[in-house]
Amino acid sequence: MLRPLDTATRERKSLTGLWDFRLDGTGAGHDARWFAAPLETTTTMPVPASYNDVLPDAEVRNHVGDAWYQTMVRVPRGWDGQRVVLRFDSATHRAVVWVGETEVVRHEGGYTPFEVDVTALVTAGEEVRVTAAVNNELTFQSIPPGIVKDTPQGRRQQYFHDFFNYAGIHRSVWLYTTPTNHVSDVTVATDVDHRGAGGTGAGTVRYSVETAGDEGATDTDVQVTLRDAAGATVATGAGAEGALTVTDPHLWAPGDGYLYELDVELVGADGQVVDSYLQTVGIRTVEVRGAEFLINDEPFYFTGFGKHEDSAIRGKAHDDVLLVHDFALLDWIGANSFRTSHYPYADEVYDYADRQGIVVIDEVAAVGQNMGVMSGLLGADPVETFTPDTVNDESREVHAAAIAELIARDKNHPSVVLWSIANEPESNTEASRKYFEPLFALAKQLDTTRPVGFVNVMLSPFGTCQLADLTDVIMLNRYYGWYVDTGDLRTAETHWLAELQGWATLDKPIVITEYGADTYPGLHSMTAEPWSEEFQSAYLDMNHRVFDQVPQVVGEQVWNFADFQTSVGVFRVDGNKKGAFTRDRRPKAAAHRLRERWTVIRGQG
Ligand code: BDP
Repeated sequence: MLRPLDTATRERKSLTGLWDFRLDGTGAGHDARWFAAPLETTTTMPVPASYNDVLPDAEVRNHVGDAWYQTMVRVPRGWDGQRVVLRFDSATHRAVVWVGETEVVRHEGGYTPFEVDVTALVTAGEEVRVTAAVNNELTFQSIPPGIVKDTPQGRRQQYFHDFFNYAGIHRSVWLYTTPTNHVSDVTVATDVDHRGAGGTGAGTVRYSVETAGDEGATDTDVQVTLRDAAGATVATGAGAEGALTVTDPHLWAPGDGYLYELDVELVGADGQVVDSYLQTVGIRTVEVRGAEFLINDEPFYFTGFGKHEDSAIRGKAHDDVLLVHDFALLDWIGANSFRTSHYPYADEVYDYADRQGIVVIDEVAAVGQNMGVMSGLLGADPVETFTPDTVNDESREVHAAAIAELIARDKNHPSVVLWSIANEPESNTEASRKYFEPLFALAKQLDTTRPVGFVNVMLSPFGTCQLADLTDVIMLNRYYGWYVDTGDLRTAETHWLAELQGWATLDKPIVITEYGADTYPGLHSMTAEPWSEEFQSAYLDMNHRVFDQVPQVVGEQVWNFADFQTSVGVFRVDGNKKGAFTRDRRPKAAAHRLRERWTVIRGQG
């Protein structure tokens, strides 16, 4: 599925803004056909936004069920004769959409886009009603999982991940056109002959174009033109598939987000351009070789964070202000990468990462498939993770679809160098291996150009993990000195080093994808006690001493970039406080400490 773009043959109209809004905890709106008439409400809701924190109302914040959104949109008069598509960049966690009274699309999964051809339902120049029922209920068959309980006080939702279950329309909504005969997908993959002169020989851009449209429309042809950042043509090709050679390419590299542009044209028999689509291309290679993670044949060391899409009031809404600010902070602190913990982020984030030369570990929304952690930490009822009644075959199908949608959406981003197909699942049992083996195979089959991994939890330490041979990169979340050996950094250091030396024997690259300590900003301590800013810095120093002793460690991503909202709990003070920055992006002392270390690492190149 291609992003909507304005090109010579395509036009888009953003449907962001204020929509009518009504909560529906019982599902009554479907039976009462709320889509068939103006929504009976006086409440408006901004799109994009999580609805939870926009209104000062606990019922809205903790709502369980459907949230109805409705807007009227006028289809531009000039769109007559065009194919018209309605697209949601995301709706969390699932949605049903109507145009007028016709149901047009249903989508499961809160963090990937969906779209539908609505040409037959709209008329150029006229208004049409768009309604979406967005549901936030989690089950063992959703990604991520959760449980809804009916209690005498109402419906309550419990979930197994440590971030607030923000819901709503979090990203842009578009009405856009394509010609009837159109480019429907573009895939690019790049290669570089690293043995060339000066270490960089020719680059290859392999491309494949899918088209769709009128049956029998065979009088069209695909032509592609690759231009450099200055707009000069560097290669051309014809046909739906091919390989373009770029002599002396300017490589995409960490810190150097150099992009080419592939102009994909569908040309009619008369030579007229029928459709035109523009795809950015970063020429680079990614490879795991032994315990090295190579980008452009050079060892890469990840510095940065696990992040969240999270901010006050907006919740998980995409916001360009925050995007640019967060990336500026990454640059300030010397970070070269982040993980999209714990779900696919907005498309704009990857576009910007491509341009900024920031490296991304791209994660699917499979977080919390671990009842061991959950019963311990979050007080969930003890149940087993993988059973016919909990995470089961149906869950795996939903999980597989989520992996497929993620890869389909993000396959062309040079910034994405590694897929993460789960965060901290149970991984020390036979059942977990049975569940995950086909998912690793699927991801590897869908993308043969990038490594695939998952993030290992502390409950599955070295020697017990049943997925270690399936993952291309060992990704570890570890909290020595925080959740274990709390406050005793000397003991923590010994335990951590011992475990890490075990993992190092596997001869695979190791990225520490989480290490962190909750820190209340402004709390100080002469003896560096937990929760103080001094402790957070000392904790990070201890971790870095450990990493620096293990050459197989090829990356460190602190948990978390910024403080973020969670569900309420006795060990959460207005959310998780492990940020290097506060929720409003002010630096804690640790941010300066990280900056000292990471700017040196960046300088070493
Ligand atoms: C890890 C999770 C992350 C949590 C973190 C924590 O991956 O989502 O926020 O622990 O407890 O288990 O801070």
